[in-house]
Amino acid sequence: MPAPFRKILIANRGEIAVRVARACREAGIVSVAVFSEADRDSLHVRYADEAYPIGPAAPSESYLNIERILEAARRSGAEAVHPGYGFLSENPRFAEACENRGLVFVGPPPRAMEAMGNKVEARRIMKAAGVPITPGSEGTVGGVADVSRVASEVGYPILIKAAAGGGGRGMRVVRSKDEIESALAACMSEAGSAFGDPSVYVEKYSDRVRHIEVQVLADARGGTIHLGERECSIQRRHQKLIEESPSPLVDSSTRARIGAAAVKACQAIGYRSAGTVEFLADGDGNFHFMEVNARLQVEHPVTEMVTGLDLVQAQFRIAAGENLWIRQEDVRLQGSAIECRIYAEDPERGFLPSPGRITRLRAPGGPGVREDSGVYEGYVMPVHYDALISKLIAWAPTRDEAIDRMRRALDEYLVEGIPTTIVFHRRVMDEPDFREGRLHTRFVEGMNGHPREGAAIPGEMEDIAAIAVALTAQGPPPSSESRTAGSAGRAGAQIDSQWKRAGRLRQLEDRL
Ligand code: MV4
Repeated sequence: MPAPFRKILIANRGEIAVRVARACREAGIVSVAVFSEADRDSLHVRYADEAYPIGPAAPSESYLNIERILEAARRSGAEAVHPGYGFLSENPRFAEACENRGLVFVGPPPRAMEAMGNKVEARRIMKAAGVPITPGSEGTVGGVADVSRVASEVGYPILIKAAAGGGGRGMRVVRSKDEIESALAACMSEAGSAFGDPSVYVEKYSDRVRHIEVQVLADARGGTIHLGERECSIQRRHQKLIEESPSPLVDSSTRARIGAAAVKACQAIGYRSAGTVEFLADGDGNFHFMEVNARLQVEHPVTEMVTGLDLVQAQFRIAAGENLWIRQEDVRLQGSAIECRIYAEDPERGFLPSPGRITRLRAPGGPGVREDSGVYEGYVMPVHYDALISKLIAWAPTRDEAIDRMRRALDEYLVEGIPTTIVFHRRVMDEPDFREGRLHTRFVEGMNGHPREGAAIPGEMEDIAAIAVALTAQGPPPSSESRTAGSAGRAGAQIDSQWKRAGRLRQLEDRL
């Protein structure tokens, strides 16, 4: 197969820029990185074939600066631009600017992005297309009387949401009539300052919902397929922490219905490229449209693991004008995949961001394990950007085995120098509710609220501490440097036991 492009500029940084550069390498496409002053030593710059500076560390001066990125594209002679996620990825003016300069934007058409940017407009389009939407107002709401009328139709509690919002920003729960006035004022003023548009609308609020999203691929001719769902309910303050596919709570008939709804949603807006349709689901097979994510998402690898498809390569081929080469009936979901997002954040301090130097790093590997990383040993995480270090993905034939495998991989994962969310993920993998698939969007709160599974019962602390001391006295776990090629045989056996000890030690640390 000829390469769809000769050269692609990646308008992003970190792990996703590395991910896209890898796809370029496999497809025989020259990759061009761009980097800010804070990213001179970043992994994506080292990985790509070429790299161009685009300005100071502040995102507005570099990764959000359309002119500087397009200037780098011109100088490099790139034919196409991949935006990654975040930054300019869902900015229709950026997509348009690329096309005006004769560059192919590897993503959806600007008009599809625009249509989904306004949530009221999105609801209108989806309702007309027959995609189920949450009960609520027809359009924007003007005042207290308006809100009160909708509330009496759908019943309390309700949610006032910013029309220009999304991703959970600019929302207010209202539980009774006397709360409307202040919530409405607060929501409108917040929407005005955050999004430059104070319009708001109303939806019925449901507690304990699940976040289910459907991955789609669409070509320029309107050919559209779905690649099953991802369950993204384990999140904290609208930051996803764990995603999986398939959802343990979606059966095959619900999958067919939600998949068909996602395809319909994309066709209604003339979507092209890889995209995601987000739904809120209850436990009874009901789901309602929330929003369209008009980009490749952070969690795309879990879909890749269960479908065997490469979504970035698919984006390239679609952007080059190819029609879909897979039919819906050829999409097979195999096994189960889980992704843990490893952030430079301290779960013991309310997930406080903790950038700094990674002094030691050993990434997990072995069967069914994938790590999409943006860092290396010795790397200093910049303070200016997202704290995502890497994504750890485990695949196995069944969900149970995928959890076991993820637990094993998390035990192998060694990051020193900065606190990370690895300890948090180990705890989630050990939660009976997670194992049983009892997932909802308030799962993490519940974990913090209750005593941790296996945590301190009187006297146990001392026992654990004593065992930990005894284990440590046998010597520290091996460093990656000490495990040289010649260390098989007798030394190999010793290493095995050290590894077991390292795993046990870490479990004890978690419980302390
Ligand atoms: C809701 C909701 C309950 N009812 N809408 C947050 C993200 C944005 N896409 C929509 N969000 C929600 N909308 C109604 N009518 C609850 C949430 C919500 C949520 C959704 C998905 C994942 C995590 C969440 C956490 C809190 C609230």
